[in-house]
Amino acid sequence: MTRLSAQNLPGNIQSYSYDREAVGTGIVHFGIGNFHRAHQAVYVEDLLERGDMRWGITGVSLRSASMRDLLAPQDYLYALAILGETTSYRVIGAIKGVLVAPQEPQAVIDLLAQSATQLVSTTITEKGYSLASGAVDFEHPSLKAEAASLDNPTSIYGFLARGIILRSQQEATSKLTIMCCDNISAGGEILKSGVEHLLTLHDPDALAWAEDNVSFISSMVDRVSPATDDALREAVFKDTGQEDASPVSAEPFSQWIIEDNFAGERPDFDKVGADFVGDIAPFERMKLRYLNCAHTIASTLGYLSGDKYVHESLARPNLLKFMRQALYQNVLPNAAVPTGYDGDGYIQDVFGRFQNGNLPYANLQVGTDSSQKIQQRWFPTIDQALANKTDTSYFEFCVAAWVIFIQSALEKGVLNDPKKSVFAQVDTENLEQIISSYLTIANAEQFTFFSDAVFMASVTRHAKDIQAKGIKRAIVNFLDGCA
Ligand code: CS2
Repeated sequence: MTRLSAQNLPGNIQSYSYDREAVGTGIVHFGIGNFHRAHQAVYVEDLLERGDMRWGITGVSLRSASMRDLLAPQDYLYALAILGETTSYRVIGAIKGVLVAPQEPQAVIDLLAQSATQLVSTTITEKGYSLASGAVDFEHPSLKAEAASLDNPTSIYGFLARGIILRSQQEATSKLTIMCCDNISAGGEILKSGVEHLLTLHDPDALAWAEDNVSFISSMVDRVSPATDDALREAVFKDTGQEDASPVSAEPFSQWIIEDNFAGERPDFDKVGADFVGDIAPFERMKLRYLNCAHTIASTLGYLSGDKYVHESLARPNLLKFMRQALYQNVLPNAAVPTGYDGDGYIQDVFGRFQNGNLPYANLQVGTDSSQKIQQRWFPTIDQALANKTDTSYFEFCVAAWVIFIQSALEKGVLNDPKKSVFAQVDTENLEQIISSYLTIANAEQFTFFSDAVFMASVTRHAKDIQAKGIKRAIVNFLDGCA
């Protein structure tokens, strides 16, 4: 079997046409998983195709060596399968290499310090930022260790701080932009606060240098990209005749809105489909509080209904009705969309994308790390609705379903969450206590709803109903109650 290469691909498979040898490393990207490879790397690929050779990507993995080990034998090429009405493929060459930070920490730091590196970006998932209540948790063990000594960095903050210290010494006239590409609000500010915290402790000169020469920006990223499975690997082999150890798939839709505050050179991402904006907050809010919110509702209710995939759950009329009403009645009145958007149209587009039957996006993939996600996706809207005195009943049901989801996924051994062991330590049969403990683990204590007796009593009622009758019956009961 031939390992993926650009040679001998069937004529209908698009591949790169630029000289890969001539590509520089302008971008260092932390978190070289599927999402990055199906999203940002494709925008970069289009820039390279336009002849702007500065922006090749060197990926950094903060933990595991697996992506490097899969991609290295195929020279970091991979196939992107776009799963729409039909499937099309594109072989992407934008990634030049992958460094595994625990194995070669100094190589990562050196690369951050090089003047050719103009942009550092991150997709390290919510938990990669060590957040508590939307801000960096300086009590997190890795941050505490880095506060004591930066000799052996492990977190994103530690590596960035070390890179900035070296850059301030070696390339004092160069500028650098650090960009968050995860589904969190104000990711740029979060990165900045973590890095500045470490620089304040370890190197005030580098801190002063960073204030003048480094910017931290946020972006809103959007493309549904499933985990790779054997079915995808087999389809790629069948359709390209070559073996790709790590192909990636995605829906046809892709969106990228970037805060326009580059300290370093700005890649022309606007020429390849992205948008630069002055104020990113309304876009982040729309993405998190509509799309990601709806995804987590679908996956929670869908998993409990016994569905593997999101599109299967949306094919259930009651579940779909519940989701639709949740979005229109509980979210829309409480989360403004950016000027030029219309919330109603956005909801319809998102539902249409989730209904894509060719996109096998697993409910448990969305359910991964849910303790970190619902504090971004659900809780702020619930508090806003309470402040606005509008309906929160759908969220009451969703929170109840999430608690039962955690219980059930724990029991079945399928819970994938950084707080898994903390959930497992909750040792009580009392449902109210379970709800309160689980919500505390998801940082709900900082939100008003957590101390709202009416809201919480309703959560308990729904959780009892779901436990007693199962999710499908409980959804019907809920909808009947709303009728
Ligand atoms: C999803 C997101 O898995 C999840 O939590 O909600 O990854 C979602 O698919 C992307 O944000 C879409 O852009």
